[in-house]
Amino acid sequence: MRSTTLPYQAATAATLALIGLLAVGIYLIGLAPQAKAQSVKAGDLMIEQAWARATPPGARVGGGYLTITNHGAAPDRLIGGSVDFAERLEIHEMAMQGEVMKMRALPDGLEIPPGGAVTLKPGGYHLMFMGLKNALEQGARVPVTLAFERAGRVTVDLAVAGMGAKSHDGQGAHGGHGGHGGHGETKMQHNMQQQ
Ligand SMILES: [Cu+2]
Repeated sequence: MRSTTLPYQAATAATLALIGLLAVGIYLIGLAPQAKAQSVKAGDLMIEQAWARATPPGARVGGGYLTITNHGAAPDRLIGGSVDFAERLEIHEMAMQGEVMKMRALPDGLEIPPGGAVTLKPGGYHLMFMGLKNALEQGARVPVTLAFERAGRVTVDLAVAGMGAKSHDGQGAHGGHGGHGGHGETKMQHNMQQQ
């Protein structure tokens, strides 16, 4: 009899819909920011612990960090790369010049010796994103394409850690309390209305 089966079918449909919603909910929770570092292989190179620091709104530059290991027999060289969230990517070095910590671009890139590893980290070598188009938000993953002389181009996701983070797992000397605030780059930005 149809009249008795219909309510049953309706209830079943409702249950299935509810299960579907729950499944989507659980899936979305699974997608919540985990900022887990990824390992990527490119030829003889292994790129690990790739991360970036979150940037305050209006910041013009951001920094990226990672470890590159060369398992091959020949030296390779990180010569550049690109990102879609900034005008350009540069390879920088932080070093003491006398009493002053200075940052400079490395126009010839960075050699990765055979059997060796180079770590880009705060206070040392780093990727610098010049002309940020949008802020890097903690918990996000942002793709960066790196260019190597031998291994070619490879894309790796950077896990965005807090502004004061000193490493990919977000541990900072100041407990992640905003670090040094992006070198005073924070500015009010006027929303450009349609003209
Ligand atoms: Cu720099």
